[in-house]
Amino acid sequence: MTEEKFRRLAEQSGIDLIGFFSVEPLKECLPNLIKRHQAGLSTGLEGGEPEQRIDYRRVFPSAKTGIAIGVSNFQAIAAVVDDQLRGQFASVSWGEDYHQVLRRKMIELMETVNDENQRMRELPINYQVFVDNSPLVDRGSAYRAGLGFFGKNNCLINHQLGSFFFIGQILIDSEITYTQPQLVENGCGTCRRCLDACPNQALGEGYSLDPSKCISYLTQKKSLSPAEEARISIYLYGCDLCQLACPYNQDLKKTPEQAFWIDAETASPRLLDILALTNKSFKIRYRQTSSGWRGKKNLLRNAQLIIKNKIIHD
Ligand code: B12
Ligand code: SF4
Ligand code: SF4
Repeated sequence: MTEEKFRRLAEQSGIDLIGFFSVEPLKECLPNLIKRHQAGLSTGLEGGEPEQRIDYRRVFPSAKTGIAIGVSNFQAIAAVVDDQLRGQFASVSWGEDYHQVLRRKMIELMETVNDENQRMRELPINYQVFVDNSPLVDRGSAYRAGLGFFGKNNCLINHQLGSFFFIGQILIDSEITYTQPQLVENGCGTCRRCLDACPNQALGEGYSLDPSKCISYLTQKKSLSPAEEARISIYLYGCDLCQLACPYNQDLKKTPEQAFWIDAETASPRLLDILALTNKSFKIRYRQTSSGWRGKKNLLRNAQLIIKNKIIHD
């Protein structure tokens, strides 16, 4: 199986970006991971200690080659203008849960690859797919595979897709001959729009992020201090502000992946409708989205905080 064939089959599975990488430990990311961890700025969502996270063979002992994929989730959705009190779902939770969508695409890719292998009388490739569900460092692998650069907003930025894309990884037990990926040079320069756009100054110098100030994290965190409660802003889940400010995210094309398409009402629902959700209606509306995993309690709490903060500010 050649790199070209992988690329062609990936395109057929609706994968926008694909790159290959060596599964030697991800040492280039270790200093950043240790720095953040030692500063007490881990969230608990990282899934392991820095040294464990850079070791591909710890999660798939027979790994010989790594494949990083990117799938765009960009949509420009106009704000709903009416007299209702509304909250905002960030793009990470629009449409079907990205964990499912990317998993499906990666499995489809590997099944077609193995079908071709069988036709050529070659042995099947054993593999494992990952998307935000292991200690592996998704942005680090995608960087190594040449899919983008680390922006000051912490996101991996690609010259075609900006930062609005999800990352998946496939570890396979075969050696593939591929052209050494060209690492993408940092393109932030003197820009600091994301740092200025963050309402809570969660982003700092040196690509740092303080989760206790990050709305995206706070909407997911189970219990909040009074200071954290005041930082929720208008978000019901996630936050897009530092991405929306980025020059690399202007004039992007809408994602062709229909599983992510949603309408304006769904992206910014009426808070009264959120507060009226029953267990059953929550399951029907949100269980298949990536915001569903934190449960109804968090969602209702966030809706209440948006209302409370609005009353305080008005
Ligand atoms: C924990 C986590 C969060 C936390 C902490 C975020 C953070 N910035 O660390 C919270 C809940 C806040 C969060 C929010 C979001 N997340 Co998140 N999150 C993760 C998770 C599970 C781990 C991230 C992590 O390890 N952080 C620790 C830091 C130190 O590592 P890092 O972010 O990878 O940063 C690297 C750079 O700093 C790098 N670095 C910096 N400079 C340099 C220079 C060189 C030369 C090198 C080599 C490295 C380097 O070193 C680090 C290691 O690679 C990953 C999935 C995964 N398993 O990887 C998703 C992931 C990072 N999240 C993702 C997304 C989409 C988001 C949100 C946009 C969702 C939203 N709309 O709300 C926001 C963005 C917030 C932000 N500005 O980062 C995507 C990123 C897509 C992309 N294009 O970048 C990921 C990869 C999930 C996925 N599989 O698609 N997330
Ligand atoms: S996701 Fe929102 S709160 Fe978090 S760093 Fe970006 S702008 Fe700030
Ligand atoms: S807004 Fe500017 S500084 Fe921030 S990630 Fe984008 S280019 Fe880099």
